[in-house]
Parts: sequence; structure tokens; C-alpha cells
Amino acid sequence: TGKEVWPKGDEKVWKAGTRGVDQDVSDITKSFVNHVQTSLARQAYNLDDLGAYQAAALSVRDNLLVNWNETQLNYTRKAPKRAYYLSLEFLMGRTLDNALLNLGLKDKYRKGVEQLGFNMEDLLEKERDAALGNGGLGRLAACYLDSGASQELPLWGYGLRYQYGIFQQLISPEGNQLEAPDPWLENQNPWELPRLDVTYEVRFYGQAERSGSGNGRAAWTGGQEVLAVAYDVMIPGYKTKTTNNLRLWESKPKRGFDLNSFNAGNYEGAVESSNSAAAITSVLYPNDHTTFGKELRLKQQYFWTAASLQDILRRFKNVGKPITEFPDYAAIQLNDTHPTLAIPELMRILIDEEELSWDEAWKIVTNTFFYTNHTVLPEALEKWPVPLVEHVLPRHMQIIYDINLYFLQAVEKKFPGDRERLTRMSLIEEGYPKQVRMAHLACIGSRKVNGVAELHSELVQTTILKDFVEFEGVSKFGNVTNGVTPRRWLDQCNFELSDLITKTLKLEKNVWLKDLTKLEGLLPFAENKAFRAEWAAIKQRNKERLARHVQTTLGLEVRTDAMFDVQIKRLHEYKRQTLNILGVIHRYITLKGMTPAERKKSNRKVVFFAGKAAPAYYIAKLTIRLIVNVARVINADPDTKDFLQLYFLPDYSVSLAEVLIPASDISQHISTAGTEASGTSNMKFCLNGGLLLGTVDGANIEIAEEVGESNVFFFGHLTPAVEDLRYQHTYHPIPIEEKCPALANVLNQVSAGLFGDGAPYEPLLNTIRQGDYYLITDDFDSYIAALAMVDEAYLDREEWIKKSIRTTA
Ligand code: 475
Repeated sequence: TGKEVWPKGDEKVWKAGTRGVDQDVSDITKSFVNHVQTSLARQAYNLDDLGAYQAAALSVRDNLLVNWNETQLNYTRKAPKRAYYLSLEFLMGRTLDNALLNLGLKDKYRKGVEQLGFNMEDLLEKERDAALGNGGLGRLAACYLDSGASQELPLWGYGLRYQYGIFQQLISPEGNQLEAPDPWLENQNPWELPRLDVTYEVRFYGQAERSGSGNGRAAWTGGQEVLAVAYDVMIPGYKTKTTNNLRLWESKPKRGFDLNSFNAGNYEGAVESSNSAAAITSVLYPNDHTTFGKELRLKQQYFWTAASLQDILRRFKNVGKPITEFPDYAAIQLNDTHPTLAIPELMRILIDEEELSWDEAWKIVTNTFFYTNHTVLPEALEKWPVPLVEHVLPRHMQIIYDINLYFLQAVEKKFPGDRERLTRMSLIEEGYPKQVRMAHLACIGSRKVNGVAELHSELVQTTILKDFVEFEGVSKFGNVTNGVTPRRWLDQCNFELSDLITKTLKLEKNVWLKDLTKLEGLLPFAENKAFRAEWAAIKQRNKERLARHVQTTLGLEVRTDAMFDVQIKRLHEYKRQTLNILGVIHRYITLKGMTPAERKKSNRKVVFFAGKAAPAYYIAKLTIRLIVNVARVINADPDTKDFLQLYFLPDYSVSLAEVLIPASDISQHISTAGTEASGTSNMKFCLNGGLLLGTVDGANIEIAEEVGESNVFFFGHLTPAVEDLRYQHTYHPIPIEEKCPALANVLNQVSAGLFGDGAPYEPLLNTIRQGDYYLITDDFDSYIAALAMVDEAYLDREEWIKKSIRTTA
């Protein structure tokens, strides 16, 4: 800006001093030792792997910091339009390996730590995952940050700095999921910078008094005031100096404690407000695809959107433009409806504080926000009880009512007399209590609305937001199919394959890792026998790496001369892990019925499951229990254990996915048609040469268009049939014995105790016997047929490897 003022000293000395760690191995070892002795205050003689990891991380961080500073200064000077990604979840995983690869310093650091007597792979394993998310939505946010920095875009993320991330999953001897806390900040986190000077005040409760002068303004006073403190996480781009920022807010009491209460001898009273302020960012809600309507969750949402908006506005004001130009300088992407309170909050700031008129404010708001929907499942659509919003955010409730009034007036004008339409579209759902429909608010307050895969975006427009498309026009609605970062999900997790691709394409690695269309160049090599052998050998070594991981973490022996079949995702009825486990049982029963000679001819298979269930999701937890107990029986059966093995790997995480995905031959994406918005692991498997077994759902469809239908195993009913089938289940049910005898037999065997007492599973089995909302009885036969086709295809090894190569290509 030209407004910077240098300290009195010599500017040249300052500039000469500005650098990261020099990039020779000797500089790296110096920096490492320096951090051991100063930052960690430790000695060489008792330094363990954890300490060595921390020293390496601090040293790498020095490099990132220099780039981060330069990037931010550049943004300030150039004042470009900035993009902000508001997400309650960022499922980042580990950072060190990713940072080393992005900086291009991995080999040098490996040499450096080796010279100091450590092994790089051991150090990398010491890092805890930053697991501030549940699943797909949170991981997508992390991939977007990587992409934004790699493409040198001025993109910042905003989220919450939870003290506890997603719970740690333990499996009891009976096979039940137990939850333990995830104190990920127990060791100091080298990847964040506390910005104790960047703080904002956020208010809750209190009174909202309309001004009475008819200008729509109000004064919001009283209640509880909480402080938001910024923590910055550096987001390095790939092979660029651009290092973006993820700003996470921590809540803190505005005053340490209330001195008056303390002096009056009321010690509990003195710290009470401090306890509840800190509670706001203490823990990530572990629910995926459900909402609970809890006050603390609402406070999290408001705390985070209010702090982020204040920060964004302050930055905008530094540019010195009139407030009406705000949308030319900031675009705010809402990751699902979780940050939707940003819409009434920005209205409140513009009207009550900036003193704009309603219309001026609404114009700015509706040009600033963009809303991404991630699911059409009704139980996941957020609704907040009006009395709760009125209590916690009285001014926002007024504004929401005002938005609704003007909105419904406009609808009435376009569709006169259509009362039902008004009821359907209202921001307020009638009932006891009334509820605010957040998807409606996000939709009308945004400039664009998108779904996350073609089918899903179509469903958004024809189901949950149909009336809004009719009212606002279809051009506001679109599709942005999800993607994944190939840096983490290929180069980092499958470095051997990445090297082979680089060698084969005869391109610099950074060229194809920034332009994946280049992978098409692999296609002709599917016909090259020597290349296929190399390709297959890498898959084999990835299976062995996974087997070693299972051996060291669980003490179990996994055979690697088998097809690896993987389903890893949150446990949910719509994702149909139940269909998969019932298929495994069917295979087991079939194998048991074969002669030894017949068995020998069958395809050997190892089936892996991993995934967490929401702590209160009873049916999902029963599915885990069934998987674990089926595994116990199958893996111990001498008749079949050479042909079928089954594992439930506890505590699924980003880091575990990085080991599982490269080892997969076939992975399962088998949601009931129309329920999985996109899926993103499907893309990761394909990138790593894994084939898909799936339904015609989410991004599976677009993947098949790219890799070719012959390389994807599809089965099951299509989306348009689903509604009808559900109707049939309710009004013309057919007994399972008649409709699907193979499935009936499997269910009966479970009930009869083939895997231990069947009684605990009855509630799970009954979801299929009665109602069968997710269409297991309709899809089971075609699922088994598809599995048979997978077996047949796999037995032709050379052909399978060709498919694998073509899938990546
Ligand atoms: C979809 N989470 C995937 C992925 O777009 C898709 C909902 C409510 C409350 C808390 N969490 C949620 C989701 O809705 C979610 O994770 N959706 C997922 O988003 C990225 O690939 O198909 O299920």
C-alpha cells in the first residue's frame, strides 16, 4: 500500500535477514538441532521420535512462515477480490509430509534427519491427524484449501479451533463402538500460529429493541459477550510460494472472571461465565447427516460466523472502498447451511451499524454469499426452533422474520393466491415449535446455489429447492462436481505410483500434478506388458504396506495374495454397509457349501471396512457389531479362511485412508440411488488404480463417463424407481422369502446365531424386513450378481490390470 513504516534501522539489513531455512542438508540439520535446543528446550541424548518430529516440523514451519508472510503482504498490497470458505469442519489430516512435498524438500529433510540418527517415516507417523471434521464435507473443505493455494488463488478458510476433534473410535470385545476423546492439542501444535492480538467480541442473548423510527434499525444489548481469538494455520500450495491461511477461532471469556462476584465470596459465580465461554469451541459435534437442535451448536455457528464476518469486513475496510463495493472484494462460500447465520448477521451489521437501508443491505448480502448443498436427506436439513433462536439471537430472529416477510410478499406477487406455495417456501415451518428452515434462508440470501455432482444438483433443483427454481429462475442454480487433491491422494499416499507415472509420461511431476488431464497419456501403456508388471507390483507392495499396518496396529495377519475389497466411509443406513456385510455372509455360506476343489477355483478375497458411527446412531452401531462378529467367525473357519477374510479397522481417519486407498483392488460405493450427493473417496480410489463397485449415484456416474462403463461395476435400481419401490414396501409388501430368497436365508442365519447370539441384531434386521427404506431387498440380487462379475474379471489378471491403468488414465 506504500503505507508501511519500517523500523528506524537499516532496511537492507532487514531484507537480507528475511529468509526461511536455507535449503542445503547442512542448513536443515542446523535448523533442526537449533529447534531441539531452543524451541523444545531438549537435549540430543534423550530425544525420542516425537521430539524429533516436533523439531522437524518447527524447521519446516520456518519455511512456510516466510512464504505465508510474503503471500499475505502481497494480497494486502494488491487488494484482489478474495474468496472465503466458511466451514464448520476442516478434516486436514497430517501436515508434515504434505508440507515437505509441496516445498519440494522431502529428500533433503530425509537425508538431514537420517544424519541425525532418525528415520523420516517414523517421524511422520508421530504426527496426530488434525481431525476437525466428520467426513466428506470436512475433507472436501481441506481439499479445496489445498487446491486454492496450489492455484495461487486468494482463498482463506474460516472455521473453529475445537479442543477435541472427531472422537477416537474403539471397538469393545463384543464388537461395540466406544468413543474416546481426541485431545489433539495435547502436544503443542507446530502448524498453528496463535494471533492473540486478533480478537473480536461476539454477543449472545440480551434484548433487541427496534428503533421505532421506521428505519428498520434496532439496538441489541445485554446478554453474554464472548471473545473470539484467531489461530492461523498455514496452507502451502504445491510448488509455489503461495501459502494461504486457514483462520480458526477459539472462544474465550471476555473477562477472565467477574471480580465483583469474586470479592463477594462467590467463587463459582466468578468463573461460571468463563466456563461457558470456553465451552463454545471445546468439541466438534460428531453427527454426520443429522441435526440435533442443541443450543451449544447454535452458539458455535453464530460465534464463528460473527467473528469471521468482523474479520472479513475489517480487511475490506482497509482497502478504503465504500461498503457498497463489498461484493467486488469478497465472495463468501457457505459450506452447507451451517454458516447461514452469516446472512442475517451481515444484514444486522449493514443496517444497525453501517446504517444502510434494508434494500441496500439486501443487495450487498445477496451478491456476497454462495451456498453449497451437500445432501438432500431430510434428516440432515437444518432447522432451528424459533424460540431457541429468539432466546440466543433475538435481533437475528427479527431480521429473519423481516427477510421472510419481504420474500413472501414477492412470491405472492408472482404467484397470487397460491397459499400452499407460500407455506412450502416460507423460512418458517409451522408447528410446535415453529422452526427456521436454514436451506431456504441460505438459498434466498445467496447469489448462486450449487450441488456437488450432476445427479445431486439436479435433485436439489427438482426436490428440496424446486419452488425456489420456479420463483428465482434456474440460472441461479448450478452444479460443481466435487474433486480431490491429487497431491495428497496420489503423490503423497502412493509415491511409487506417482514416480512410475512421472517416468512414463516423461513429464515433470509438478506438470501433471497440477493438470490431471495429462494422465490420459497413460492409456497406451495399458497394452504394454512390462508396464503392467510394474503397475501390478506397486499395487502388491501397497497391499503389503496395509498388511504390515494391520499387523502392527491390531496384531492380525492379513494375506496379501488376494483381491482387496474396501468400503471406508461414515456408517450410515443410506451408505448401506449393511448390504455389504450381508453380501459377505452370503459369500461365506456359499463357500461353506462348496467342495474343497470348488473352493480352490474361487477368487480369494479380503474385505475391509472402516468408518465411525455417530455416537447416538443405534442402527449404525449395530452394523459395526455385526461386521466385527462376522469377522471373528469367518477368519477362524479353517474351511474358508484361505478364501475369505474380513476386517473392521477401528478409528478410520485421513491417515488410515492414505494407507487403505492405494491398496484397494475394488472399493464399494453402494448407496441407495439418489442418496449419496457425490462421494469423494470414489475419485481417490480411481486415481490410485482401484476399480469401483457401485450404484448409479453421486459422482460414480460422472466417473464412469470418464473411465468407461466397462471399467466400473454398476448394479441396483436407479433414482427414478426409488420412490415407487418405497411405496410398494409400504402398501404392497412382498415377504422376503418370496422376493429375495438368498437374502432371506442370510437374515435367518444371522437370527439363528451363526455369528453369536442373533437377538442383538434383530432391530437391524427388522429395518430390512419392515419398510426397508434403503432398498436392500430390491438391490440384493443384482448386488450379488455384480460381485460375481468382479470375481470373474479379477481372475483374468492381465485384463484387470489394464482396467486398473485405464481407470487412473
Ligand atoms: C456427502 N455432513 C457426500 C460430501 O460434498 C459428498 C451434514 C449435517 C451435519 C453435519 N455433517 C453433515 C454432510 O452432509 C456430508 O458430509 N455430506 C457429504 O458431502 C462432499 O461427497 O456425498 O454425503
